[in-house]
Amino acid sequence: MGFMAGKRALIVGVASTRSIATGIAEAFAREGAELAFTYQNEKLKSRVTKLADSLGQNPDLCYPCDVSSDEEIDAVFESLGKQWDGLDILVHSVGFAPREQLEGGFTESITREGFQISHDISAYSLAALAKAGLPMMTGRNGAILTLTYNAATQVVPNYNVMGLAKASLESCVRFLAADLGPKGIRVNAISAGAVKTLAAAGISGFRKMLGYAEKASPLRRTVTIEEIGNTAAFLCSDLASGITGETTFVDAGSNIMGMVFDED
Ligand code: NAD
Ligand code: 0WE
Repeated sequence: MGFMAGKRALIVGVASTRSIATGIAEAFAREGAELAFTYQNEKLKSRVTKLADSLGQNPDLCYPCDVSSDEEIDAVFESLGKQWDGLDILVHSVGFAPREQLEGGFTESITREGFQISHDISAYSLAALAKAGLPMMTGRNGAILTLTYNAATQVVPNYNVMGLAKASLESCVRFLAADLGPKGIRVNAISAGAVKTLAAAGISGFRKMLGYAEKASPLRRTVTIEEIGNTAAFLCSDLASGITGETTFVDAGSNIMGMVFDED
C-alpha cells in the first residue's frame, strides 16, 4: 500500500505532460492518493482529463479554474464538495507574469500592471485557494503545497518581477502555516531548480540556464519532475507530519553555492 493511501488531493497547475504538477500527480497516484484536478481554460481541459484517466483517476473530477477569478475558485470547491466529503491535500503549481516582464533589466521592465498581475496569479492565488478550500480541509491532517524558485531570495537575471511574486508566495506559506496549523493543516513550498516546462519555453537564455545548472550544481545535473513529485508526495503525506511553513529545495543542491569555478 502506498504512503498516500486514503488521501484525497486537488492539483492545480497541470498544463502538459512536462508540467511540475504532472510529476506531482504521478507520484501521488503511485502512492495511492485519489486525485482531482483543475485546468486554466478550455484549451487545456482535454490534456488534464487525459492525465486523470491515464493515472486511473475519475476524469469527471476535473474543473475549470482561472485563479484570477474568485467565482471560478469558489465553483471548484462547490463542485468538489458534492463528490468528496473532505479534502486532504491542495497543490498549487501556478505562476504567471506577462511575458515582457521577464526580459530586460528589472527597473526598465517592471510596470504597475505587471506587478499586479504577477502577484495576483502567482502569490495571492495560493491564499485564495487556501481560503476557499479551508472548509473542506479542516480537521483531517491536511497539507497545502506550492512551487517556488530561488529567485525569491537571490537575483536571477530576467526573472524580474516574478522574483518579487515568489518572495510574496514564500511569505504567504509562512503566514498560512501559522494560521492553519491549529486547524491541522500544514503548508509548505518546494523550491525547484530549473526544469524545461511550458512556463520555461521561450524564455530567452533558458537553455543556457539549464546548462549552467549542469555545471554549477553539486549533483552536476538538473532535476526532473519525478524528483519534484516524490518530494511533494513526502511533504503532503503523514510522513512529513512535523514539517510546516518550510521551503524545501529540490534543485540538485544549486542554492548552496556561493561561487562556482569553471571545471575544465
Ligand atoms: P507549467 O506551464 O507546466 O505550469 C504552470 C501552470 O500555471 C499551468 O498549468 C498554467 O495553466 C497555470 N496558470 C497560469 N496562469 C493561470 C491562471 N490565471 N489560472 C490558473 N492557472 C494558471 O510550468 P511549471 O514549470 O510546471 O510551473 C509550475 C510552478 O512551478 C510555477 O509556480 C512555477 O513558477 C514553478 N517553478 C517552475 C520552475 C521551472 O523551471 N519550470 C522552477 C521552479 C518553480
Ligand atoms: O517560475 C518560472 C516560470 C515563470 C513564468 C514563465 C512565463 C513564460 C510565459 C511566469 N510567467 C510567464 N509568462 C509567460 O508569458 N520558472 C522558475 C522558470 C523560469 O522562468 C524564468 C527563469 C526561470 C528559471 C524567466 C527568466 C529567467 C529565469
